[in-house]
Amino acid sequence: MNKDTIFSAPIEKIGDFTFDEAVADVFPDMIQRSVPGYSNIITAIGMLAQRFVQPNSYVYDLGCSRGAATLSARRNIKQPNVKLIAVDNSPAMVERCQRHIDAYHGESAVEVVCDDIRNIKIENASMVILNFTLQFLPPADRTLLLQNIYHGLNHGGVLVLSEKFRFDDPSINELQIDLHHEFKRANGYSELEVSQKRTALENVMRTDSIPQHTVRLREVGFAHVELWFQCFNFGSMIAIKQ
Ligand code: GEK
Repeated sequence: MNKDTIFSAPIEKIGDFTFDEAVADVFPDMIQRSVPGYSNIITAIGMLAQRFVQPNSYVYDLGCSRGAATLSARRNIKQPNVKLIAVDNSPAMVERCQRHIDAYHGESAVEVVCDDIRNIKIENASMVILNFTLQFLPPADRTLLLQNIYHGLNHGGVLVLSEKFRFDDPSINELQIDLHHEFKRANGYSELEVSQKRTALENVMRTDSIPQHTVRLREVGFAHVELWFQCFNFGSMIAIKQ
């Protein structure tokens, strides 16, 4: 696995973070060392797929990066005639995702699509995965995407929404951010890497609070909404359509 050293040397003018070739190359190492609980969430996506995926339906992985969630879901789907649709708008990610998918055999078909997730029509879905992707959409576009997902889900279908959160209580917010940075330092990132990455993400990732997510998911129609995992300021929610 290629090691993430993107922010290890001092950068004079830090631009906005993008999912380019350099990031796609080191992505598995980057996300594993940066997102607390990432591998647990990937495993749980497989467990949820086993439970929720219906025969003759679609599974969408929106913002699939190199396809870790798609593969975890596919490994655990026991139902016939299921197709997974993995979408990302970074050509560098999509290319690696396709290679990654091709390297494994699986019963269910997978289509890898290079497009903006806002252009994708969701239909006949039994599971939709947004694993750390919604946070990169402009806040004004988030409700519309969730409405499209809700309408495209079948009854009993599930949305898995993993995100980085912010907290309304400033003391808790600071504490969670600090614990996250400590987690990154424990995983070998230097102080410089942590702070340069933080600057690069400032304009790109706008986080919502857990109550904001809950209210919005209920407003778009989800009957059952719950946080099922949290570690510091990262976590994952499920929303089930009645
Ligand atoms: C995983 N889910 O490993 N349309 C399509 N893709 C987008 C858009 C958009 N509008 N905005 C961002 N992306 C993955 C990890 S990473 C999370 C997801 C992270 C894509 C972007 O190109 C990137 O690949 C992904 O969303 C976010 O389970 O890096 O923190």
